[in-house]
Amino acid sequence: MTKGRVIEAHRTNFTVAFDNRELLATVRGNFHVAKDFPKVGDYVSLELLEDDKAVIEEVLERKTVIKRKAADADEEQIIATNVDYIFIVMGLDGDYSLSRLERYLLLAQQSAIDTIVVLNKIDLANDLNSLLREAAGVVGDTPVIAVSATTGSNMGEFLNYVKSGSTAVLLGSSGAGKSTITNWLLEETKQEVNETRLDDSRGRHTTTSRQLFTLPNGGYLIDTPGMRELGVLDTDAEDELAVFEKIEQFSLECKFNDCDHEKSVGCAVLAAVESGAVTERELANYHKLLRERAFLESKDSTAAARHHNQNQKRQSQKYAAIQRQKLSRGKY
Ligand SMILES: Nc1nc2c(ncn2[C@@H]2O[C@H](COP(=O)(O)OP(=O)(O)O)[C@@H](O)[C@H]2O)c(=O)[nH]1
Ligand SMILES: [Mg+2]
Ligand SMILES: [Zn+2]
Repeated sequence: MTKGRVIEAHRTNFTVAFDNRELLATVRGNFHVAKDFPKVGDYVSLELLEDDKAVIEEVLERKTVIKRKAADADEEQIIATNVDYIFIVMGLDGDYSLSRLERYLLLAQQSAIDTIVVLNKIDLANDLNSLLREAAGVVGDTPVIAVSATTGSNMGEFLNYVKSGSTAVLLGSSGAGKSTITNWLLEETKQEVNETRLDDSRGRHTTTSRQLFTLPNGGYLIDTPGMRELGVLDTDAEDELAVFEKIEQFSLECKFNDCDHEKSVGCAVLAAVESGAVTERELANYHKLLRERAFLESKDSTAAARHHNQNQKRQSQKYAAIQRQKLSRGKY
């Protein structure tokens, strides 16, 4: 079998590493049928074509998968596969946020992959020790390394993890320094770096797609764009969902099936608020979410209706045009 590894994925076009070459690859029809395409990190079987081109026949069994649920649907999005280490990168500048760190840790935990927290830009930190103490409060047993990708300070720590044959991925928001770290590990400037750090976090995002690199020491590294612009880490929705599910769980015990969880007798949700298992705020959020859902659903149906009308209109315009053609032909 000819085995390669997906290093870049763009819808239906892929770059695959094979035999120290990079091949442009498409996929067999069965992928299109299943609407399930290879992901960055996948090992695949290949049919080699001329001119460094190939067709991906099959995705080989994935050792690990990093994924998250899309905010709206039950659809899951795969971030990378066959990863041995997750580095959660956070800059010790405006990027620093313990609650975001917690969310990334949750994502990593769900994938059951060894995780390392990277606090980058120590050259900018005024009081590194207190920042480290704060971080220690949320990371638990997860190792933390504090580095500076631009000065090179402590960067050798990465080499304890990125070894020949192992694959690491850099996660974290845009501007945290992932591409700068990638370049350091590559020992060359392959990834473009944000030159100016804009305060409004809407700065230029130079890394636009996930990409797997082979490091000089034989390890693999996947650089990713910040997840916000990828639309994958809508964590507020995730938090809300957890609360939602918790409350729905209690509601199974309500006396009446159509309980409004507001003032009904025998309401298990209100009892949970009484007992402290659910906070007032969580319940208020839950009601808000329900109202939003109802609103979105009604909007969806008007959008669908509009779409239907437009189709009808287009159909009748087409019909009228055909009629006109027929008429004009009829004249001759
Ligand atoms: N002062 C300082 N700046 C850094 C460090 N690492 C990265 N940067 C800067 O932070 C900005 C964003 O870096 P980049 O690697 O593009 O972040 P990415 O979006 O996570 O890939 C760039 O201007 C980098 O030069 C660091 O350790 N110290
Ligand atoms: Mg980048
Ligand atoms: Zn109830």
